[in-house]
Amino acid sequence: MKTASLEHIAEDLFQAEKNVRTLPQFAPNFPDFDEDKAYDVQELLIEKKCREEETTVSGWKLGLTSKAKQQMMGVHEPSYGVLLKNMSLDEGRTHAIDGFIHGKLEPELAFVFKEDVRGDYITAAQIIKATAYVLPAFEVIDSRFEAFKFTLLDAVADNSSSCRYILGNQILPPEAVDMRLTGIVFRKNGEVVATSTLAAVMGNPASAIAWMANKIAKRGQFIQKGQVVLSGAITQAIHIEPGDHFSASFDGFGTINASFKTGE
Ligand code: OOG
Ligand code: MG
Repeated sequence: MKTASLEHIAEDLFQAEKNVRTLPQFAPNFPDFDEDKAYDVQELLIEKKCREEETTVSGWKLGLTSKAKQQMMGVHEPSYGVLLKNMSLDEGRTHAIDGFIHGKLEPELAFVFKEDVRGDYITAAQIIKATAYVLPAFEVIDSRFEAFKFTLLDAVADNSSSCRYILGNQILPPEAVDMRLTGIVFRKNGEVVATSTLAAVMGNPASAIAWMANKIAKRGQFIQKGQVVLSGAITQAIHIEPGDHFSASFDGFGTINASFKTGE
């Protein structure tokens, strides 16, 4: 597959997001498309977004870290994507959904790093040691593919369905948090829509981040001091409609809130 077609795919994904419209899946039409090429497209897309949107990288996100989501997709590995500064929204505010194609919201535990994490044999303990603090977060995911349907390779190229992220403000040192048993209650308009614990994320969200650190090392990349990493959805993602209010209570931390509306 030629570099030109990888650039073409990145351009189509960029335009789809910009114009709030969907694309058909492309991976099934390229028999030699593989994981490396999918991450190549992701990299081209991120370079393009940084250039055209005048933004910079703020961190990373994991996708498909829960068994339920992996089984849904028929895969045994998570995926990752890149977070940009202009994807960040303020906590507790009401946000316009007009830029989303079919956005969904999911609660996640975010890690903020106080040291670089470099290497290809990183453990969950090293992730915890390099973390300044952890905090509740929401991720808005959105897919540039029709009906939110895609193969793993399509989704990787599409920056693992990233769209926006919202960091809470209740921070804790990672050693103070039970990375498996911390309970989460996710509510939409006051109704409980899902409950879970952090163990839903590969047994322990720090393990999910260790997996990513080792994976990005293969492409010469590493987690940098100051970066934020979203460790993956703790519950199912819920479709966002205008007028919706969401909250997620994290045991020991507090509650994170977000509301959505149509634009002015
Ligand atoms: C959607 C992104 C998944 C998560 O936290 O699981 C994700 C997908 O690629 O299926 O952000
Ligand atoms: Mg997510």
